Amino acid sequence: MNCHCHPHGFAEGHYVLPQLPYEFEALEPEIDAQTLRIHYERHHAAYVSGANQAMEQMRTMGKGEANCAAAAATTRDLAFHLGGHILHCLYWKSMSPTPKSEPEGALREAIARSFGSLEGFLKLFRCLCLSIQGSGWAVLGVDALSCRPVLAAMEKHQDALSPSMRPLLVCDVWEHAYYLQYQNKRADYVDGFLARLDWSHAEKSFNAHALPHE
Ligand code: MN3
Repeated sequence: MNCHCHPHGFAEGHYVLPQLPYEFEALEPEIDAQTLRIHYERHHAAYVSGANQAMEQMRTMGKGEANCAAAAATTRDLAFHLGGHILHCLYWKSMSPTPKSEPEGALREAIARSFGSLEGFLKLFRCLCLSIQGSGWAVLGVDALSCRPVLAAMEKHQDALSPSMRPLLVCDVWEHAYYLQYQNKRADYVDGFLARLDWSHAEKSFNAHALPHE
């Protein structure tokens, strides 16, 4: 299966840290360079190596004696780290120094059908960002069954996610995404994120995956 969504997050049989689409300071003042650098070089990188490790463990376990508890733990590790890797790949693409601040065409129309209007979507998305308890993500995705845009408040990197959902656009509300710069003021960070919100990738991904079924 081709993975169109994250072409730079996988190479030569391993998950890899994708190239950031901009410089560390490019999203200032909304996201400062230090926060972005640590988030990318340490947090995202740790999910990449965790996902590779879990895959490696799975292969090793497949060759040995069955150990159900270890297998279950490894699948949980994989879901957590691979979820983290995929979501961070998308997070970097959900922001831009020169954002396309509104979607056009098919995605815009589909968002209006799902949420009433673009403004309705943004209101709900912001609410999700603020209401997630602890660590998680607000996600705009496409339900593969209906090809409709749907919203999810994901806990950690993998919980509360519909199996049919392909994420299009995400906001990371783990404290590591904002605490250095905004401390406990998550709403200020979310407003900064929304000021940098870029629809280009979400639009491309929606057009590539949802349109043929419309
Ligand atoms: Mn993060």
